[in-house]
Amino acid sequence: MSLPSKENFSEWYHEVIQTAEIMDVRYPVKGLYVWFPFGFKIRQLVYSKLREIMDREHDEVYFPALIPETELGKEGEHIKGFEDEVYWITHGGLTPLDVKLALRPTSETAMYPMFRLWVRNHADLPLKIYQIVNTFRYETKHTRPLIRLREITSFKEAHTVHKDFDDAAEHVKKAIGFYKEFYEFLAIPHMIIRRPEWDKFPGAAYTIAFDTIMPDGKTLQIGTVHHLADNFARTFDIKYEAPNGEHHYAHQTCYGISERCIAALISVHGDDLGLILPFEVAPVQIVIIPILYKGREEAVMEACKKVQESLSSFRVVLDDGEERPGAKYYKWELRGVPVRIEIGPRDAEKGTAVVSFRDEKKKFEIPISEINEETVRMWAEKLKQRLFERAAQNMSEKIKFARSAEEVRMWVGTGVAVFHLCNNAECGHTVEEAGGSLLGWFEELPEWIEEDAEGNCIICGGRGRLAALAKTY
Ligand code: 5CA
Repeated sequence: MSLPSKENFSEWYHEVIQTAEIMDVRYPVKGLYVWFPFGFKIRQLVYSKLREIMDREHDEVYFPALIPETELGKEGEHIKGFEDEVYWITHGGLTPLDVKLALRPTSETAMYPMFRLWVRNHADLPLKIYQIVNTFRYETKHTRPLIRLREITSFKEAHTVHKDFDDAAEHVKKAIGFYKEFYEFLAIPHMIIRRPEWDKFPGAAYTIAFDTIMPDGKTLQIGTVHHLADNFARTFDIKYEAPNGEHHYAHQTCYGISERCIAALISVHGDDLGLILPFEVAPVQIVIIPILYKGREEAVMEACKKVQESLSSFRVVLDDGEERPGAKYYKWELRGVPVRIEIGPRDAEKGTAVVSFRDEKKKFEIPISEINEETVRMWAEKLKQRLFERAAQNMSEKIKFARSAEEVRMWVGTGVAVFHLCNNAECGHTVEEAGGSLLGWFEELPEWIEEDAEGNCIICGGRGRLAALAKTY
């Protein structure tokens, strides 16, 4: 059975998730899905990179999944932002609980009462921790596997505490750097955008988001970095003693990434045949397919095994199953295997193999003696470059510079409208009447967007900076 064309992105996505065995969508609770073993391997490979990046500067921790109502409700803005989305535990068995317990929608209110105990002195700062856990949000918008979940299974949340606003602001920049590195590793082009006031994280001073553009022109928020100022510190009484003996409220940041990073990986790179995975995160990196003819199997198998042995530092499958080669190609293409090596009787005789890459139609011949770790690493690097360039090209085609609100209205739905916009909230709301959401102002411009950073506001004509508006997931 073949996939729907990627032109019908929504159907394609739903099918590829199931048939490539990423998630089983048949679990009987809305917004909850099951990781298949193959999907979970991708998750593990992607998240081990995220962990590696986090571990450089943060300590990993684990906080409980249950938060007492008394803590969750403390920070006014925060609870206002989340109250519609919280799952509550009201009973232990048949006994009503004295204090209701929330299933964490995110962990500020689980962590910060403890931070109050952990932070005493300036020497305790900065404090930088992270955890990778499940969180629960009763989402009312259309739920979708990996994209909009009611149980987010792979929520990487980092939380930091600093001595003052500027120190925290410096750290926000660093966190943006961590996420840039992560998404570059996945070859996923993205936009770094400062959200408007009305769309920042509940309780934050400001929010900077990573958005990528999906094949249908809608954007997906694939990570956020929040400066919390001392908002939570005042609520949870997180204070430290400065060297001069004075006591100050701390300033905080938090930033998160969920399995949406895997949704983006699948959607941005995949094609009509299925997944296309960068080499580092492919559960199977290389497939070797023997082309077997009766009576000449032995030489072919011997050559295949020789290649397999020389590549033992990679995740290699030698597919010597009964299926026809065509069926094997199809199966491994669906799963996004980056490198395919075929060897037939004539190749075996000559000591050569036929190599092809998942993202290209062409095949080439290479002496078996030249297939080694170094060659493969070079192939992997080039593959990643091609994936990034192709994705950036696709995204730049979805971007249109608009000179009037009417032009914004015409383009939204097809892609992302960019234009200059001043800081006035009224102008922001006016441009949103064109449809879609104002993502906010570019914090930095990706190289695949060539517009000027500054210009006249599309609404009032005053001084503006480049902003973006789109339909969002
Ligand atoms: N405490 C902060 C930082 S960890 C926080 O919760 N921020 S958040 O609400 O913006 O979530 C972080 C990221 O998780 C978002 O940028 C988005 O990419 C992802 N996310 C949010 N809600 C969902 C959801 N329902 N399903 C999947 N991913 C989600």
